Order: sequence, then C-alpha cells, then structure tokens
Amino acid sequence: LVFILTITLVGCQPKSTKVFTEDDITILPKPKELQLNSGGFLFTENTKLIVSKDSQKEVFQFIKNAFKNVSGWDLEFVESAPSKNYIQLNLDDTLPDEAYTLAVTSNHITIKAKDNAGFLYGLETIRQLLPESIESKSIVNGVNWEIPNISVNDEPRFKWRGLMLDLSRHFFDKEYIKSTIDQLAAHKMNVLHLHLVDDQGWRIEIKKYPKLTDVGAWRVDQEDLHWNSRLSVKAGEKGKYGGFLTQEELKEIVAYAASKNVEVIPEIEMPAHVTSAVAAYPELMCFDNPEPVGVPSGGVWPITDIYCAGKESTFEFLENVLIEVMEIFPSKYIHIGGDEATKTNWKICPHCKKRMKNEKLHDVEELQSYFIKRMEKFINTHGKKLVGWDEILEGGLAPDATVMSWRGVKGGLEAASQGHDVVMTPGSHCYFDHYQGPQDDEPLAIGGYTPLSKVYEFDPVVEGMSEEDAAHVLGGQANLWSEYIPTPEHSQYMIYPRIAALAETVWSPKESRDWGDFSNRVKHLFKRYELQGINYAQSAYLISK
Ligand code: TNX
Repeated sequence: LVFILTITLVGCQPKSTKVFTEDDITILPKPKELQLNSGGFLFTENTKLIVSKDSQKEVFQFIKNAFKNVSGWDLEFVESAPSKNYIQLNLDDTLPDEAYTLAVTSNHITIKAKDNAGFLYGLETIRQLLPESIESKSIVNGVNWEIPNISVNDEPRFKWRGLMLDLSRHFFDKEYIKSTIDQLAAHKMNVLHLHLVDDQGWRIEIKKYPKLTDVGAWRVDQEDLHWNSRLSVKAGEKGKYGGFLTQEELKEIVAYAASKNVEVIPEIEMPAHVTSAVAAYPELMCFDNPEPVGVPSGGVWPITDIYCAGKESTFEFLENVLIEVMEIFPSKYIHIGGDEATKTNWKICPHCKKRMKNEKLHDVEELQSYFIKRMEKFINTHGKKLVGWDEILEGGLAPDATVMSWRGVKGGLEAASQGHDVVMTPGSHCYFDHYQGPQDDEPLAIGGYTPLSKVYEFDPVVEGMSEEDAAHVLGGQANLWSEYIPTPEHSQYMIYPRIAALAETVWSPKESRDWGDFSNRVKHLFKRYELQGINYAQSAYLISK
C-alpha cells in the first residue's frame, strides 16, 4: 500500500530533481534578504497564473511570453488558485513602494507587493532563478524549468534608478527604445530619461512648430560627420542623416514603459544645445536679424547659437513646446537641460541687455537663472517639477528645482545642502559614453575611462554627507551620450553590462556591495544577454579589477 501511495503521490506532484546551492542564486541586483530552502518548484505546462484584476495580466505577460517561446506552453490565467502548481500575486499594503516578497515552495509561488511594480520585480527575480535558456527566442528541449525554494524580501535603496539615452547626436527609433525599456525592467531600473533635443538634431514632433522636425531633425551634410569617421551611418533621405519620433510613437513608448514601471522623462534642452531648433527658427536667437545657421553634423564648441533670453517670443515658443511635451509625457518631472551655455550673445544683444536692466540682473549668469526660474514657474503651474543639469545652480537655483549633478558630485552636494532634491550622475562613474577598457581594443569613444569596476564603486550618497542632505538624494543615473554611438548595437555595447553594475548600486543595500560576488553573478547575465541578442561588452578586463 505504501508503495502504491508513493507512486500515486509522485505521479501527480511535479518532482524536484535538482539540489540547489547558493551558487545557483545569481540574482542581480542582489536582493535585500534571501533564504534558500531545500527543494524546488517545477514549472509545467499546467502551471497557473492567478490574476485577480486585469492589470496583473500585463505584469505576468513577459513570463508567459517567455514560456511560450522556449517551451510552446501557453500558461493559463485563472481567477482562483488550484491546490498546487501556480503563481499568485497578493496585495500587501504594508510593504514599501516597489518592494516585494517572494516565497517559492514546491507547491506554489507567492509574490506579495503593494503595487504592480513590486509584482513585476518579483517576477523578474523568478526569471533570473529559472535556467538561462528561459531567455531563448525559440523552443529549447530537455530543460527542467525548476527554481529553488527560496524566500526573498527585497526593496530598492533609491527611488530614482535611471538611464539617459541621447537621441539627438544619433537617432534611435521606437523599437530600440522599447527593447531598452525591457532591459531596464529586468535590471529593476525605473527611469528612462530621453535627451530629445541637442545641437545635432531635434527629435520630437511638435505640431505647432513643424520646422523643428522638418529642418531640425536632419543634419545638413552627411559627408562631414567627423564624429563618425570610423563608423558608418545609414544615410537617410539624400545626403541627410536624422529622424524623429512622432507624438504617437512617444505615447506608445510612454505607455509601454509604464507597464514596466519605467517613467519616461523628457529633456527639452534650453537655453543652449539648441542649434537644431534655431536652425529651424533663427528668430529664436539674439538680435533682430540673426545670421541663419544649419544643423551641425559634429560638435559645436563653444555653444553660442542659443535662445535669446531677452525676447518675450522665446518664452512663448518654449511654453508652447512644453505644453505639447507635457501632453505626451505624464511624468512628474520635465528636464530642461540648462548645461553649457556660452552667453556671448546675451552680453551684447539689446533685448538681453534690456531684460537685465528691467529685472535688475547683474550678469548673464543671473540672466540664465531668470530664464530657468521662469520656466520652472510655468512647469510648476502644470503640476510638474523641473529638473536640470547642475549649471542651473549658477546665478541662483530655481526654488523647487531638482539638480542632476554631472560635473562630479559637487553640484549635487551644493543643491542638497540648499534643500533641493538631487540625482547623482557624475561623469567619473556614470558616463557610459566613456571607454570601458584599453582604448586600442575598444571602439572609438569620446574619452574618459569608466570600466565596469568603476561603475560598481558608484554611490549616490557621498561619504560625509549629513543625513538630512542624503535624504535629498533621489538616486543615480547612467548617461549615454551618443556622439560616437551611431547604431543600436553600439549603444548596447556601451550599456551592457555596465548597467548591471549601476543597477546594483542604486537597488541593493550598501552593505551587500561585494565586487567579487558581483563579478561572478554578472557572468551569468552574459549568457542571458547572448540569448536575447544583446551586443554586450565582455572582456577579461571587465570582470577582473
Ligand atoms: C557633456 S553632461 C554634456 C553633453 C556631452 C557629454 C559628453 C552634459 C549635461 N553635457 O552634451 O554629450 O558631455 O560626455
């Protein structure tokens, strides 16, 4: 009888076949707390996904798709749990934002969270517990889809975990951006900052000002792309290079990102880095009849073709642009750039001089501060917050502005001490346009040296910061400027695996930081990247310090 019972039990219960050890747990970013138990949960064709509301179907979708790809199974959504073999998502209001707990037992899996973000991250963790072939795009036979019994209690250290993509210096399309959003979610990152405007291209459709994209989205001359001398760029329409995203495409990106807990933050540069805009509408520059300019192919330095801070029409233009921008992007933040303005023209332009006199401004720094404060007021009346590069500190910070500290951390420290929120993005650790290995082995880059190990040393809270100031640090962000990055493949090469190091610095508790342990786990990610067709950078020097 015992024999028959055993046979029956074994026959109906999915059987655990593998003994898991700590080495099998390669979750990245590292969870806050984790306990490995004996046994495992085996996914089968009959594993049910329990959904109590429709939005949970969306959360489950990527894992459902993954199983469809690798095994052909179409895991079923059901409303109430069967006796075994299911994943359930339980609401728990006591957990912090984006946090989750995951309990895997041989019988079933429970994820608890307060929001869909937490459920999503719990499922992303399950994805990393599954054999790496789960990332395959086609059927794989003979794999035991089993994960270890485990309890995880996880939450992010920072609420801003970002990546910036520069769409201006080279254009990247909707599909590439969506695939990057998938990866951000897989790394538990939650902000995608889109740099939509710069000298070399205006990349967002603005209905009121069609020339911004008719003229501003296309480089004048394909031939003198000196930034790309070693790289081939696909030329667009006759001799031109460029492109832009329509409002429809941007809305699709925003909605897709939201389903992955990624907030898309638009950056509309001002008052400098706008040659593309003033090429389309020269009257936005200083003087009454400014010299026309073209959209440059390469770098322009110093940047003197900037918006006039004296003319009222400049502000009218920018407000109209921002109205359309805010309709597309529901984000809490609007980034207005603010960096690297050479204000030569402002010093001699009669409109700027008049403004300075009327507003009692002592110098052009104060004029820039006037400019930014005025934009902040406008953004605030629309219920949004302004964020800008650390140059917005010069001449006095706008009252409620958030500062992105890029010239090291000093701007961030100063802003925090003035009671402003800060996102740390110091060039030394967070610039993914820098080299990541010896220059001779790497594709041409802008300069700098930011290998994987350097990124891993990043900490958004600087040593010695007071607790009060540290509380103003929202988090950190990697910036991928694209002067030397013309293709999606090259962009991926610069992002992966450095984004994995950054993810751990902004997600995991500081105490758990361990380079040796990280380098072991990141190697497991490489295989996953490969299966997903990601052109990541892998070299011995990346993983040995
Ligand atoms: C500085 S970072 C810039 C960008 C360049 C980048 C190159 C910042 C706010 N401005 O315009 O692309 O350096 O690393």
